[in-house]
Amino acid sequence: MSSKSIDREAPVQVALVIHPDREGRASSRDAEARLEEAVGLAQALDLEVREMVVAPLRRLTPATLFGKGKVEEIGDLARQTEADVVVVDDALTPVQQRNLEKAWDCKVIDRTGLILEIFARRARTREGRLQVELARLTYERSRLVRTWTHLERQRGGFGVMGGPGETQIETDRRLIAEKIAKLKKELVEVRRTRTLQRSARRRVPFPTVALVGYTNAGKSTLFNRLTEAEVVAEDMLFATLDPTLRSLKLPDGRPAILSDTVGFISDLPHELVEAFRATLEEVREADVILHVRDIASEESDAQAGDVREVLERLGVDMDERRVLEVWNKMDVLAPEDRESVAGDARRGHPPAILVSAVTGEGCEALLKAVSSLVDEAPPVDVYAPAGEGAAIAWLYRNGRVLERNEGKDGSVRLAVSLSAQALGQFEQLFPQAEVRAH
Ligand SMILES: Nc1nc2c(ncn2[C@@H]2O[C@H](COP(=O)(O)OP(=O)(O)OP(=O)(O)O)[C@@H](O)[C@H]2O)c(=O)[nH]1
Ligand SMILES: [Mg+2]
Repeated sequence: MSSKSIDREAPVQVALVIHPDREGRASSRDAEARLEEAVGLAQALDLEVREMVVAPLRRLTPATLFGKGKVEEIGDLARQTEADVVVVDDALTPVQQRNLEKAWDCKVIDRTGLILEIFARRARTREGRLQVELARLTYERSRLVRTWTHLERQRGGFGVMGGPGETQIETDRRLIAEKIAKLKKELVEVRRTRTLQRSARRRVPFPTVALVGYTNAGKSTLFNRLTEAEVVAEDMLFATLDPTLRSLKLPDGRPAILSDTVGFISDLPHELVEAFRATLEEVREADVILHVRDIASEESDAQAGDVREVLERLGVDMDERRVLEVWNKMDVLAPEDRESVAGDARRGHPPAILVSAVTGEGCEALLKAVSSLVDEAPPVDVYAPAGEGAAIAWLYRNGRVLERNEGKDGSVRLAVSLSAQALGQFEQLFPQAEVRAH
């Protein structure tokens, strides 16, 4: 940090971004695209990226990740660019991080550290902040453990207890464990409130639709377009962190609830996935998942693969009757590419919907497709004995009644089309009514 700055705002830090290109890494992306993404992450932290390089890694050097020559080369570059921080777009062990900081005489941050830092800055709600803090501590704890085993190995396994390093680390571990326990307790409390809110919402039998996708794919822009809301949408990685909910009108006039969620990224630190598991319950429980993709990006396929992977890790059911791909940013496609992209979209299972959240093109077709997905439950026959007027009234309010027959004894038989949730709810509320397939 520059001491010359008298600004009250944090002074801009100059960064050098390095993407180590591990040979043979099982990845479908090219190194340049990964470097660019890392630069985007650094910029999301307001770092001024003055230089960026792909550094080929042929052999791993355990102490410093890079070989001696590369370490010096990067050190020179860091000096030339007057970098305050070098971003290494890979996972560094604490020892590597420390050694590199010494060699380069500046701060070093790795990919996980960078993403955790961005999340820490973006979290707005209390739950979001607690989750990020928990992820950060879990990450720190895992690093302490590693450092500790490393030290033990250094001491040659003499088994002498209480070396100075070890005591410090033991203390740190205990403190972190205590903080983690406290955070978890607070989170339980916050979540209890949110679960109550969610079950209140569940009482309204509207279908729920969740937006998921790679960061910067255009989820918030689409959310705003569909709900006429004003959620922050920015050309910045991880603009959205806390989930947002709004109601939405389907073309047939039925309301639905749309949720915008945190974006995903390749190699998302698993501590974060764990921490966000609860927030992403909105996704797990949604009736329809819209997987928003930036179809104009060269990395679109690789990004989609990453998103599916995270969703699977979260245990989200990716049933094709529930997940629709939304190919966004069609306005950016060159006119001559549109036809072939549209063809690819049609061949999907189910077909992908091509849209532009910015121009609104395709959004109507998207809503129709959503509507047909939540409409699939076939109609049922409901038999209500006499005196069950409340059940009948409920069905008229929450479903579409197709037929009505009244028995002489005052009983009523209705053929009614209901969403799956509404049906579940009806059966809970009115166990005395009889429901059969139509
Ligand atoms: N040209 C074009 N740009 C778009 C479109 N949709 C979104 N964008 C731009 O893409 C950038 C990212 O949009 P967001 O809506 O913030 O993306 P997001 O998926 O919510 O991103 P995170 O919250 O970071 O995960 C913004 O600069 C948008 O203006 C589109 O259809 N066409
Ligand atoms: Mg967003």
